[in-house]
Amino acid sequence: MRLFPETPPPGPFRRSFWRSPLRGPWLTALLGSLLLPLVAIVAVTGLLSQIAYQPQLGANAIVDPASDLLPAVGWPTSPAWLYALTQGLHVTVGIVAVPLLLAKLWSVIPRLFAWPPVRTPAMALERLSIALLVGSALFELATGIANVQYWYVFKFNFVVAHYWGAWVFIGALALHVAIKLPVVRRAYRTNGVLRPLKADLAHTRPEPTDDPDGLVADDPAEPTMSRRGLLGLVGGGSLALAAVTVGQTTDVFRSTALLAPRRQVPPGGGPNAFPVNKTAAAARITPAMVGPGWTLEVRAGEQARTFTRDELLAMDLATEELPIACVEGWTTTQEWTGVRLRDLAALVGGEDRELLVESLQEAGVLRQATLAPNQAADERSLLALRVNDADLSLDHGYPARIIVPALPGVHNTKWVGRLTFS
Ligand SMILES: Nc1nc2c(c(=O)[nH]1)N[C@H]1C(S)=C(S)[C@@H](COP(=O)(O)O)O[C@H]1N2
Ligand SMILES: [Mo]
Repeated sequence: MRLFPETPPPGPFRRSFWRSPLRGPWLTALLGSLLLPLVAIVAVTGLLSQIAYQPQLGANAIVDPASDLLPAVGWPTSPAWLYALTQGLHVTVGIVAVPLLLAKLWSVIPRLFAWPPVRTPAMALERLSIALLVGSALFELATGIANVQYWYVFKFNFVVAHYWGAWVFIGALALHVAIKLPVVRRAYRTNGVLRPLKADLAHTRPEPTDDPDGLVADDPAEPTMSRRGLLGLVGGGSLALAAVTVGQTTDVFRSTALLAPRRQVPPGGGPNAFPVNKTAAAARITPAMVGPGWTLEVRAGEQARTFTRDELLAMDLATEELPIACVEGWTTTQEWTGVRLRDLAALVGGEDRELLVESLQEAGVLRQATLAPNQAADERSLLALRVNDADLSLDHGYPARIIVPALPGVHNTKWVGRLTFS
C-alpha cells in the first residue's frame, strides 16, 4: 500500500508550479558557499561568548554547567577589546547573514514541497535533518534579533534556548555540508564557480538539468533578473544591514546604527552620556541605597572591612580606558577611574582568588557575578568610582561599579555593595 497518491495535489506540490529560471544546484551551491563562512563566524563567536561567561564560576551559569558541552577553559583579559570583537562579530555577522539565508531558502523552496514527501526511510532521515537545520537557523536568528532589539517576546529563557538551538544548528549543518559536498563539487565542475555570473539578463539561461534534487524548473519562465542581479540584490541587502548596524560597536558612529536600540545615549551630553543598559530605576536602585550611608564591604575568609566612598576616593586611584562590550553587540569605551581590584584584595588578604561581586540590586540574574582569579588580579581591573573625570551617574552604577578588560558587559556589575574574595 502506498502512503501518498502518485499524483501530487495541485499547487506547489506540482513541479510545474516552480518556474524561476534561476534556480538550480549551482545557484544554491554558491549561496551556500557564501553563507557558510558567515554562519561559521556566528557559531564560533557564539560559543566563545558562552565560554567568556565562565559558567563554571559561582552563580554565573545560565546554562547548567553539568550538561554544558563546552570545556571551562577560562577567558583572558587581553586584548581588552577581545569580547567587543567576538560579540560585535556575532551580532553584526548574524544580522548580515539574514538576506543570504533567505535567498538560500528561496533557492531550495521547491524541495519543501517535494512529492511524495517521503519515499524511503533514508529520505525521511534526510528530510528530518533538513527540518532541524532550517528550523534551528530560523530559531537562532529570530531569537537573537529579538534579543538585541530588547524585544522579550519569548516565555522561555533566551540564553538557554539560544545556546541549545546553536548546538542543534551546528550538528545539522555539519551533516548537511558533508551530504551536499559532492553536489556542490559537481555543480561547480559543470558550471564553473563564477562563470554563470558573467551572463547578463539577455544571456541568462536555466542551469543544465543534470540535477538530482530537482531544483531546475521543468517549465522555466523567462528570466526577469540575471544571476548576478540576484546576487547584487542579496549582497546589497546584507551591506545595507551592515551599514545600519556596525555603528553601535563604536562611540563615534553610534548614531548611524539605525537598527540598534542602544544608539541612544542619555540626553544632555557630558561625561556620562554613553549608552545605559539597565537604568537605576529599572533595577530598583533608590537614592537612599546609594546616599551618604552607602559603604562597600570587602571580605576574604574571616577578614572583612567596610569603606565609605570618600575612603575609597582617598586610596591610590588608577585610570584606565576600557570598553563595556554588551552581549547584545554594542560597545562603548570610556576612561574609568577607581581602586584596583587587586589593591582591594590585598587589604583583606584575598590576592589571586575568585571574586564574587554583589550589587545593591535585589532581584534579577545580573545582581551578582563571579570573576576568575586572572580577572580580579589584572592591574587594569577596577572598582570604578568615576568616569571621564566625573562621578559615575546613577544609571552607570554610582557609587561604584566593576570594570574589567575583555569581560562580557553583563558582568561589569553596577551599584556594587560587596566584594568577596574566595
Ligand atoms: N547591577 C547590575 N549591573 C549591571 C547590569 C544590571 O542589569 N544590573 N547590566 C549589565 C549589562 S548587561 C551591561 S551591558 C552593562 C552596561 O553598563 P552601562 O549601563 O553603564 O552602559 O552593565 C552591566 N551591569
Ligand atoms: Mo549587556
